[in-house]
Amino acid sequence: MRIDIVTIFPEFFDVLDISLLGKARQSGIIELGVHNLRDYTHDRHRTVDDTPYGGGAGMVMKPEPWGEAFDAILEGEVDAKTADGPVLIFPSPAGEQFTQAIARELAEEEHLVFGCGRYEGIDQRVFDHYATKGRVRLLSLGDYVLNGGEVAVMAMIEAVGRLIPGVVGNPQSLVEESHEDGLLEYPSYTKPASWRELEVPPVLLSGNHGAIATWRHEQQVERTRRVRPDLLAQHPDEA
Ligand code: JFH
Repeated sequence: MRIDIVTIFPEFFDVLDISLLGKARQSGIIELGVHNLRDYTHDRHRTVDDTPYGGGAGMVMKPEPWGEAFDAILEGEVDAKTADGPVLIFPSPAGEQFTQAIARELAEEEHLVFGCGRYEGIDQRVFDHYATKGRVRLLSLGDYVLNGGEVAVMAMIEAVGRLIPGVVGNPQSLVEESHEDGLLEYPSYTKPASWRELEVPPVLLSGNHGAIATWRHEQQVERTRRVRPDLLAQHPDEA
């Protein structure tokens, strides 16, 4: 998979070299390009923002640098609304919610291009223009407001990257997740069996794998009912 990122803070993504994706990059599973939006400006001050038409607080990102940056990155790769070709992703508080299901979809793609906005966001015409050329997705990490797209892109890359074969060290953990049943996970324990007078639940020491599976499932349902009843409602078996 190739991943390109356009941002006014390219150094922000230096950490990808040391995260779990570092190895995937060295082995060529993931190719990463980080691009400074200001390199696609032409004025002395490398201006990327301006005041909003219609008034209001804050600044809006100008469309022209985005157009030049994306045209350079896409270089003929994007033409007509094909099912293949790159996916252009813009984190936005106004986007659809980024979920594990979307992470799974994106993990199948050849090329992801992320645009990180700042200020009050990007001129709407950037999304409208590229939506006529390819697949554009506005994605929200959740219902809270960040200062820009960078942290959201980092989270999305981590969620997508670990689903790409060869990126995660332990494929069994992904196999277990694929049984992913829309419930929260069960609590995990390791040695020692007793710690500060807290005991590991005895069933986990029993060696009875059927009883362990039943207990874990009950824990999942109970936990989900307590902290995420919205998930249980979507779950016909347990509702
Ligand atoms: C981003 C920012 C918009 C104005 C709510 C009402 C008015 C500040 C680019 C994603 C998630 C983001 C996110 C993603 C990209 C950008 C800051 C945008 C407004 C806010 C204020 C700039 C934020 N899930 N949260 N935040 N900003 N809006």
